[in-house]
Amino acid sequence: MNTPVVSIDPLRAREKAAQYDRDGFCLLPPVIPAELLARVTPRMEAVMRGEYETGKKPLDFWRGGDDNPNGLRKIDQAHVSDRAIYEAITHPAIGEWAAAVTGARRVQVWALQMLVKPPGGNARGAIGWHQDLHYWKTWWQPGSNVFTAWLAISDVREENGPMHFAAGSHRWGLIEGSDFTSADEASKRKMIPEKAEWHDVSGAMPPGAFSLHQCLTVHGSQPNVSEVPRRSFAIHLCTEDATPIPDRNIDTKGGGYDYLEHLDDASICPVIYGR
Ligand SMILES: O=C(O)CCC(=O)C(=O)O
Repeated sequence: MNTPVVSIDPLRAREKAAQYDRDGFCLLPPVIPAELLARVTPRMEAVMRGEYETGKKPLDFWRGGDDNPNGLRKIDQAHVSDRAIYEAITHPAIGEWAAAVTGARRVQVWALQMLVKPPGGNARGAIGWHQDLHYWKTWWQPGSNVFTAWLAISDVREENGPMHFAAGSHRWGLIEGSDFTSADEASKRKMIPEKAEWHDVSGAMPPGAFSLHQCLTVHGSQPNVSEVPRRSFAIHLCTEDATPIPDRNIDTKGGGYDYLEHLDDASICPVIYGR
């Protein structure tokens, strides 16, 4: 078992676990020290400029739907390129909280998205309403315990376009209409199943704090209308109760990337809690 680095009050852990179970997400307190946040911020900029401290390239998947400089910048697997980013996203307190909330014995990173939302309110900074499982179902067998820790590196207030969650939507099953790339706010209405209600809850949080959300929880975010970038990491996690689809049809030769091919490589898929 890991040596704890944060003392998690058992009552608080039970309260957060109950919220995660009831609403499909929960918000957790700041865990990343100010000193590490100060080191990570310029390294995120460096990776965006194409400077890789380790000499290894990340996967650069998406820039706001096109090469629009005002669009969201999403760089996948940025932790392979930079040690400070790796240190932040593997901080033991994230693993300890994730285990306390989900009841897992083991928590492992299987993918990372570095998300930088530029200031100025461009609509390309929005992230459409979606369920993560819509994108993950080609990797993980049904029922796998796969979820996300979303870590704020900058102050993420309402004007910075924080994530919003549809509370309770993890009980809707896998629904039609997920679209990460859509800035169409009205699309959320189309996703609501008959008789269900939409309870929109903000995931605004201070730097160094994080949220946990389930893979069926509907979420999205609005543009950043402030004057500073919104910086964050979506850390995709799995537990001992997650099973990769054995014969995944991922065309790696055709330029696709199979995240789960690297589960035995701690430099890509580190275990952050348990063994
Ligand atoms: O950063 C956002 O606003 C959304 C991120 C997201 O979709 C996720 O963490 O699953």
